[in-house]
Parts: sequence; structure tokens; C-alpha cells
Amino acid sequence: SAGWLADETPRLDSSVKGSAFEPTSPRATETVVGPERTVDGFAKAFLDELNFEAGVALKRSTTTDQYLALARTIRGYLMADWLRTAERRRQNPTKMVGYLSAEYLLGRQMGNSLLATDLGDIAEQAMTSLGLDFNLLRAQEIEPGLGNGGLGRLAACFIDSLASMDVPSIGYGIRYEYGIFRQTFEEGRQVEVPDAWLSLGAPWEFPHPDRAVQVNFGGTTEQYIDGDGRTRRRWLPAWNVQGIPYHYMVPGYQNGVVNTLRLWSARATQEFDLKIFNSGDYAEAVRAQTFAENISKVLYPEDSTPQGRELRLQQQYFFVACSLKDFIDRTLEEDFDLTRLDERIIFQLNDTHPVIAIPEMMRLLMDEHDMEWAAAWEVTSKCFAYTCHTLLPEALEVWPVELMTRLLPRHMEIIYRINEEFLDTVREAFPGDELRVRRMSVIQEHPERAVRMANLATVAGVKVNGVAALHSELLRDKLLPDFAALWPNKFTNVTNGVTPRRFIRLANQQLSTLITDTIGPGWETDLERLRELEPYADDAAFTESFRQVKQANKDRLRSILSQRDGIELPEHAMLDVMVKRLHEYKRQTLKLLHIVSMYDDITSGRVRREDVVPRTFVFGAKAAPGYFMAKEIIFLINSVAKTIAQDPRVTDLMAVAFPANYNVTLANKLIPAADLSEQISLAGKEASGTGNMKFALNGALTIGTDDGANVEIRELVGDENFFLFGMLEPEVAALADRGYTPSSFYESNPALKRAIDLLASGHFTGGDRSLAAPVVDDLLYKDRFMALADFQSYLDAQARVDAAYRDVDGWTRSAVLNVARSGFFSSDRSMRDYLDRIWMPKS
Ligand code: B1N
Repeated sequence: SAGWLADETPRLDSSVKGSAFEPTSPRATETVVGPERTVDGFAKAFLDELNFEAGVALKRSTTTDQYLALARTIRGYLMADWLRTAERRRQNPTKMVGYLSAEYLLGRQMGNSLLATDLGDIAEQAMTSLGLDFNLLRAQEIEPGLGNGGLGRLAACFIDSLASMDVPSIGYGIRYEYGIFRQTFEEGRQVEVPDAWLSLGAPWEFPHPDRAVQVNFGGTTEQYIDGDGRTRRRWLPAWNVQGIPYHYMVPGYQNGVVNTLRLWSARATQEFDLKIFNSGDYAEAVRAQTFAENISKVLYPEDSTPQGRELRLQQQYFFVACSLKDFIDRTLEEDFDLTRLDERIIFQLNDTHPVIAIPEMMRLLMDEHDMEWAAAWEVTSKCFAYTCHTLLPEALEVWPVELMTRLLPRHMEIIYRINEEFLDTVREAFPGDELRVRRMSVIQEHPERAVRMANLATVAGVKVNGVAALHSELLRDKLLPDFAALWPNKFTNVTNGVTPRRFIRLANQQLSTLITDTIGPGWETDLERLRELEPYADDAAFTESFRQVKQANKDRLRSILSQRDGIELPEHAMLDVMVKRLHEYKRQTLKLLHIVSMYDDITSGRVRREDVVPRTFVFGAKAAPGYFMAKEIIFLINSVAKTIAQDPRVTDLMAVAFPANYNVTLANKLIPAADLSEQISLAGKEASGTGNMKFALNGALTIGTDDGANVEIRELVGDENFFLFGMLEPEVAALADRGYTPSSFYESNPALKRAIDLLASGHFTGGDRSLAAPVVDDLLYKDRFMALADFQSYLDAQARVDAAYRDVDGWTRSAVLNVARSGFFSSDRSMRDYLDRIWMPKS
């Protein structure tokens, strides 16, 4: 041979089908071995990263350099397991779960990776041996905040559980360049700062620009005659973008499994943009391409109330089109018979955000894989299942037909045809009932013609599930009763869960140690075993340790809030925590009314100081940037907090802290310290809640309404270990039917009147009544979520909380029982339920 100076083989163009994507050494068998699991091995791997990958000498390196090298070192240990897991799955292809979610609120990766690999001690010692501060390095990580709240965090918990249970699965989503905004306060008002989480480097991700996928938009459709003389339709798109996959490792808990989360980033394509924008101005044309890159630029910061923005539909179609193509073309073996696709994949739709996947699958099967409508529908209607996460009417996504036609004309045609055939079925089942037909149609006519995404998902999905028992019932009986009448067996429940790895093991190491010392190891993957703690609720030594753990967590929180926010909290007080998105239905205002009422009781001498149980109230909440009332509520909470902090009559008895930018990282510090968990939404409005579960598992008692998963928490922990208050959902519905007038509650309840009058007086807003008016007036004249109706019941429950807290032993006993009886809320159990009821049912 000519040796290495001979000409290189020409590079294949990646646009040629079956070229650059194809592995070129399929027969290679390597045993992938990770770095040595010793302190020296770790330190050496770290220095290799720093010196040879980053090109930096240790003594010249910054904290950021060190953090990045540490992250890359840790991921190096996960690599072998990742490759092995992927190979094992390829060798033995089985049905997979494809989790489709527009949000993944992952939280920091480093701690979780160390826990999964059990490398924490080695890593810490290695850093110490190099003279580095391990905890300082860990603190450098900016969490990937690619989600808004519960829905996005749920997706993150689910993929953690799937990996820990070794379920063949893949998560698909969007790699937003900017995640949920960073919240700051200026004079008590929320100011949003862009979350440039990638700016310091992204050590946890693996970009694969070589595996780009093309996604089309716009244009028209046409009829044509194919080679076999068949009349068919096709899409003539107007523009396109590329989706670049970025892979994230999803490690199971100390089980050698590493699954993949595949997030898509949009990049401009040459061909189309140049065609559209070309006017002889090359530079302008290139610049104009950047518009394509907007698609994955930023996460929409609305939780529960999405605004119907065109770019959001583009995001949804973008990631779904990439994901389906990725699965069919890359994950499935070549020439797999697509009429049997359901034997190999079930796509779980995380709310309606990815529901455009249904017509996209039909389009792929028909237009790109030559299938007839009937065959394509037969298999498509077995490949998707839909999870609904809300009941709020304003949260149900509808896309105007005009927009859908303009952006995705072929999909609009397909949706029409799905709807036609579906409505035939309805008419057959309910002859002459045109009102029902209109209610069930995938297309709404008023106030504008629009596609109802929840209806589409219900028509096509194998199953539809709600996220807590009560929610699933209301979903079936109130939101989609017509569908339940037609297909009663389509509806099911899977109660949400949270991962005990992140939310107990990582967040609460001291409690974890106490649990392991008491019942032995293994509970982290078998959380029902927490039941074994029950007998210890009356064990003096155990309960004493339990109290000490709680106090240590409080001390840690006080020090974190002092450093992070300059907030100084009293040492001994009940820690009463309300953390969740700011939304009227969650009723942060009801909490505020309780605080004002307590303040008023003390300052007016209505209660004796010695009868007051000192409390520290902590809020954490982001408001959607365009949600006026939510932002006014934030301002009012901050105003009350400030006034209380400056009033010497109360500072020894109450404090209100509102640290800015509540996120997963802060949650992990806050939740383990809490005594009292506030879950006070109006009954019937919170689909599930998941923070409620995290608190109970960390030994906080709940004060809550009969809503969402609170219902199940109370059932499990027992009435006597839960502070229930407020109307039940049927009472709420009845009151709404009768006509709700908040002012009548104000007029007839002196405590409520005093609290509202004091808020309205300007006492907390520097004497300016107008600053409190938006919130106060809304409560008095609208109060959509009936805070005033539940006020007295809430106050009474808070009095029961005080009494219970005074009984130290009784409280600890209840707290222990909350931990012991909440094992049900592991997301491992949720995954089991999805497997049994939806993904791989036995019958
Ligand atoms: O999903 C969580 C539940 O625990 C919460 O109760 C529920 O409120 C939450 C549009 C949503 N529902 N809907 C959303 C998020 C973003 C968005 O753009 C809607 N989030 C929930 C997990 O089941």
C-alpha cells in the first residue's frame, strides 16, 4: 500500500441517505473500561481533563476550569456504563418507552452523578489531595432549568426512575439555550434575568451535529399520482431547520445502567434560508438564517397557562418531528416492518405539548413510508398515550386552524381526516346527538376555529391518564365526560411520584443515614420499605435523632439563606414553607392573609405573646412574566415581609422570608428543613402537586386542602398526621353554581375583615393604599379561587397546627409517620403503574 500519504477516502456528504449516519465498524468489539475507581485514579483523570482536554495547568486554573474538569471526570466514569447499556439494548431490542416532554427540570447533575456512581467520597478525597475545595466546585454548577415547575420536574423524576429500574426508554425534549428565567427582586417586584446556563460551558452534554435531522415548515400540499398510479397527497414545505441532538446521560441508581435523554437544538440549514432571503446580499442571507435558531432559544415561562404563540407551536413540532424521525430511522433496526411499530415503542405525551406527534406519525407512515391511511391509523393509534396535567380551562392548548394551516398544512389535513372518521364513530354510537358531536370535535368553532389538542390526544391515545386519583376522576367525569362515555376503558390514573434519590438521599443526607442505620440499606429503590420506620415513631432514641436531623437541616438552611440572600432567620421557630409557582389557584394570598392575621393578633394584643408559637414563613415562587396579578402578589408578599422584619413588636415571634429564584437547587435545601408544608390550592384545581410529596417524605406535616395528591397523602399518613381544611371539590362546585360573592365572607368574618383592612390600609406598602389595591380588590370583588370562603377554615387549621407543634413528642411522632407512610410517592411506583396500566399491560 501507499501508506498514510496516499489520498484520503473522500468524505461522504451527510445529506446522502445511509452514509454519514451509518456506523463504519459494526463488528468492532471493544470492552469499554472507565477510569480507575481510586482516589489516585480519580485525581489523575481529573488532571488529564484539566491539562489535556481543557489545556489548563492546575496552578493557573480558575474555579470554573476546575468545576468543568471535575464534571468531565465524573461523566467519564459513567461513560462505560452508558455505552454498555446502549449496546445491551441494541442486542436485545424490546418495546421501549419514548417520553416526549417539552420540559425537563433536571436540577444539578453533579451530585446526582456522584450518587449514581457512588463516587462521592473518592471524588472529594481526590479534590482535597489536589488542594481543591470540593464543595466550592460543586457550587459552581448552574442547574439546567429546562422546565417551569411540577410538569418539568416530573419528567426529570420519571427518567431517573426508568434508569434506576432498567426500563428501556429514551427521553426526548428541547435543549433550550435559555431555561426558566432567573428571578430577582427590585424594590419587592419581580425582575426576570435571562438564564444563560450554557455560558460557562456544558460539561454534561454530548452534541452530535453529525446526526442532524431536518424539520420542515410552512408551504402547501398537493395531490399527485405516484409510480403505482395511486392518487396521493404530499407536503411542499417552504422552509426548514435542522435539529441537532444533544445527549445527556441518565444514570440509574448504582445499577450500572445509563439511559439517554436526547434534547434537540435548532440550527439553520443552508439551502432553504438562502433561497428565501437571497437577494444577492450574501451577508444578509447568512445573517437571516439565525432566525431558524430562535426555535430552541428560550423556554416559554408559563406554567399552566400557555399563551398560544406561534414560536411555541414551532418548538413543539420541531422536537417531536426530530424525535419520531430519530426513533424510526436510527433507533429501530433498518427495514423494521412499521405496521408493527407498536411492538417496539410507546410514546408517552407529557401533556398536550407534544401532541402534534400524532399527525406527524401519520404523515411519516403515509407520505414517507408508503402506508395507506387505514394501516397507518391502525398502528399510530397504538403508539401514543396521553397524560393530562391540569383541569384549568385556560390551560388547555388550542391552536388556531389558521396558524396550523400556515405552519403545518399537511398536518392540518391529517387532523381533519382523523376528526372526520372520529366524528363518524361518535354519530354511530350516539345517533342524532349533534350537540355531543360538537363538544367532542377535535376542531372547535368558537371563539375561533382551532384544534383542541387534548381531544386529539384522547382520540388517538391508547390511554388517557390524570396525575392523581382525584384529578383522574375529575378528568374523566368533568373535563372529558363525553369521551369517557364512548371509551370508558381509555381512562386511568397514575398518581405522580418523586425520585427518592434526589429528594431524600441527596437532599437530606442526615435523614438518609438515620433511615439506613435503622432499617438497613436498599430503601432508596424500594421506598415502601420506609414502613419499617413506623415502630420507631415511639422510640425515644430514634425520635431524638430525627429531631436533631431536622434541626441540623434548619441550621444549614439559615446559613444558606444568609449567604445566598442576606436573609437572617431566627434560630428556633416553626418553619412554615410554601414553595411552588405563583398562581392564583394555588392561593399564596390565603397564606398571606394568615400571616397578616397573625401579625394583627400580636400587634393589637388580641393574643398574649406567650401564647404565640413563633413561626418563620418561607415563600419561593416565580410568576410568569406576563401574569399581572401574580406579580402583584409577589410584591405584596415582599412588602409584608419587609414590614414585619422592621416591626420590633413581632420580630421575636414571626419572620417572613422570600428568597428569590426558587429552583431545584434551593428546593433541595429548603424542603428537608421544613416543619410545615403548605398545600392550599382550591379543591379541584391542583392536578396533583409533587412538592407536597417531597415535604412529607422529608418529615414535614402538611396543612392542605382536599386537592390533588393531598387526598392520597392524607389517606396514607392518617388524618391525625395531616391538617385538612377547606371546602371539598363538590362544595366548591356547588358554591360556584349558587354564585360566589367574596364580599359576604369579608362582611361576616371579623378576623378576615381585619386582615383585609390592614392589607388595604397601606400599612405594609409605605402608607400607599394603591399599592395593595390590585390584590385586595381582586379578593373582595372576584376571588376566582375562593380564598375568602376558605379563610376561616384555614385559620382554624393553623390553630390546630400551633397546638400540635407545642407538643414536641406528638409532632415528631407525626413527622416520622409522614416519612414512614409516604413510600407510595416514589416515582419508581409511578413508573410501575405506567408500565402495568399503559405501556406494557398484561392483558
Ligand atoms: O403538573 C404537575 C402537577 O403536579 C401540578 O399539579 C400541575 O399543575 C402541573 C403548560 C403546565 N399542569 N400543567 C402544567 C406546565 C407548563 C405549561 O406550559 C402547562 N403544569 C402542570 C405534574 O403532573
